[in-house]
Amino acid sequence: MKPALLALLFTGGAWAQALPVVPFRLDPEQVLRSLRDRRPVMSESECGALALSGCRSEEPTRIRGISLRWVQLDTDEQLEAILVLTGEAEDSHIAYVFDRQAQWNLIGSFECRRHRCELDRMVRVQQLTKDAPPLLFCYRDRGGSGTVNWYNESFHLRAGRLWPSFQVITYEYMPFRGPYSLVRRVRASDDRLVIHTIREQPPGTKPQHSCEVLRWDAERFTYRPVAAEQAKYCDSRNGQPLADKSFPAVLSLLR
Ligand SMILES: [Ca+2]
Repeated sequence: MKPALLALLFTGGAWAQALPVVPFRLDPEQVLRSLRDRRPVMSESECGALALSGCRSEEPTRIRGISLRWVQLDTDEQLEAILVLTGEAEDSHIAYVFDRQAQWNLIGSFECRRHRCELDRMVRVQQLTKDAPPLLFCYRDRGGSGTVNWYNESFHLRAGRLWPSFQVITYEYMPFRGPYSLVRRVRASDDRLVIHTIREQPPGTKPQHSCEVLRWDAERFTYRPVAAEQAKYCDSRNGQPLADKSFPAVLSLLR
């Protein structure tokens, strides 16, 4: 069975661009209160950075479901904050990530259409293997009108910035007579990722399986293929992962 070497899109390395950083005068708790209660008042530049129509509006109903959670993306004592909310005008769930350096910074914004994902699952922090740092994962739908194309995109925090690590397409489907449909499951052992791709071509026919093994590359901050270990984690007869060598890593929107 031929390995599906395009399962991951590697975005780490020297060519990767960090997400923009915007300094904030308010800390994440104050940002939450400002959005919910209009006090303290956020500056125009801070509102502009959030790109949220309800930011300085007098109509509080424009923002729903706002909450803050504290996460650990790097090794220092200061936790990072993720503020999630639903923007009514944007018709989207939005997550803002804050990191403290000399002051608080907004280091990333992630948006997901409301009908495409759930507020509490759109971003999360997960350490997939023991040798990798905790990564920030977000879902993105890159599909157009004729396709559904779900990505899981990951970032790592380094020097106060979020850097792209890797992307994996977890679901791909064309509703109108597309040539194939694809589901990809991410599995992990202690120190390896195993990517299981299930492809039906055309949709509804017998699924074809393929399996790919990866390990964390600490220099490039991403996972890289380890073709030599294919036989250790994957069944060469049917292209499926060996069930006792890796376990599902909670990564897909599809259960
Ligand atoms: Ca920190």
